[in-house]
Amino acid sequence: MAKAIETGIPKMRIEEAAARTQARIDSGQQTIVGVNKYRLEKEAPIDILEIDNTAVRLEQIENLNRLKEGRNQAEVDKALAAITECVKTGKGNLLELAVEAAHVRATLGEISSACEQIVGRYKAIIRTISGVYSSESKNDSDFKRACELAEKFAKKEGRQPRIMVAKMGQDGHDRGAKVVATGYADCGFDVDMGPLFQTPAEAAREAVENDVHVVGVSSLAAGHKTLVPQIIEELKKLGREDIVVIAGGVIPAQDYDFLYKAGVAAIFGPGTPVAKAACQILEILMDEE
Ligand code: B12
Repeated sequence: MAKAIETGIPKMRIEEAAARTQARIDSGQQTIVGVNKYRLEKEAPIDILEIDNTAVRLEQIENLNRLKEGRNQAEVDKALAAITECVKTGKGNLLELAVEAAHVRATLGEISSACEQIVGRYKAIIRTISGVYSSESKNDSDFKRACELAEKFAKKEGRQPRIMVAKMGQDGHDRGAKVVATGYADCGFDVDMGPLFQTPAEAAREAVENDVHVVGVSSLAAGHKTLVPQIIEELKKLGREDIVVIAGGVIPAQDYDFLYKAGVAAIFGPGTPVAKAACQILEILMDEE
């Protein structure tokens, strides 16, 4: 199993199952009551707690500064050096040393940096699968239409529509991003899947370097009101405001207006059939031309 994890097999199997399930839901072969069958005509609004991300961040920085002022730095340095030495030599109990470092108030970031000096930072290899969404959607009319529209776009533009699916901030929910990435690829898009935890500047740079037509931000951890306007701004700074920005994920309906005003062209929440969204994106792209 450890070897399988290193090669990314379990994650790929999970993603394959997720894409297949999404295709089965989208094409109506699998029922989710309230999502693709027996939908309410009008959904009751949900009371949502809104968190001020900027205030939380500033408060956290203040806490960290206070913690650092009140600790014995020599003790912290010694504990962190012991961790680095343990990683280097493979001798000693790393967990025990990490607990000791935490006792003298080393932060989690400092503890992991002490390891990182020797082993570097883990970088996930992104593998996207193909053919799974299309194999379940062959008879779905939206899927057929999306393929036709992608073809039409390619004929007009001389290349396939290109989308970058971006995950920014601390949001680790990549399932939906991977599902839509593989679905759009099967519809005829060239798809770039950005890595997890990008900054808006990094995502914008990658989008420009890859000369995409559209950036699709996938947001499930409530960062949308901060990160989406920032990536739009970053694209502007790079002189590429022509790149269309769309958003998807768990975004409360009451935030849609805010995002539209910030310049987002479309928003796709949970339950959106992938092929239907692909059609809408292609229509937006062709309108822009
Ligand atoms: C699975 C899941 C997880 C998994 C994620 C695994 C993974 N690798 O993705 C795990 C267990 C790791 C996890 C962790 C956490 N989670 Co979680 N998670 C979920 C859950 C149950 C389902 C998300 C999912 O995969 N859905 C299936 C995919 C296919 O659907 P989807 O992403 O919505 O995508 C569809 C659309 O949204 C849209 N879409 C999505 N992205 C894009 C992009 C583009 C370009 C387009 C066009 C469309 C599009 O199209 C897709 C197809 O229809 C949701 C609840 C829910 N039902 O949504 C909570 C949820 C997202 N999680 C939540 C929370 C709070 C957390 C944690 C913070 C919990 C904690 N305290 O630790 C952590 C955060 C970790 C982190 N660093 O981000 C909250 C977020 C609340 C918020 N936004 O304010 C939710 C909403 C649960 C809740 N009701 O409270 N989670």
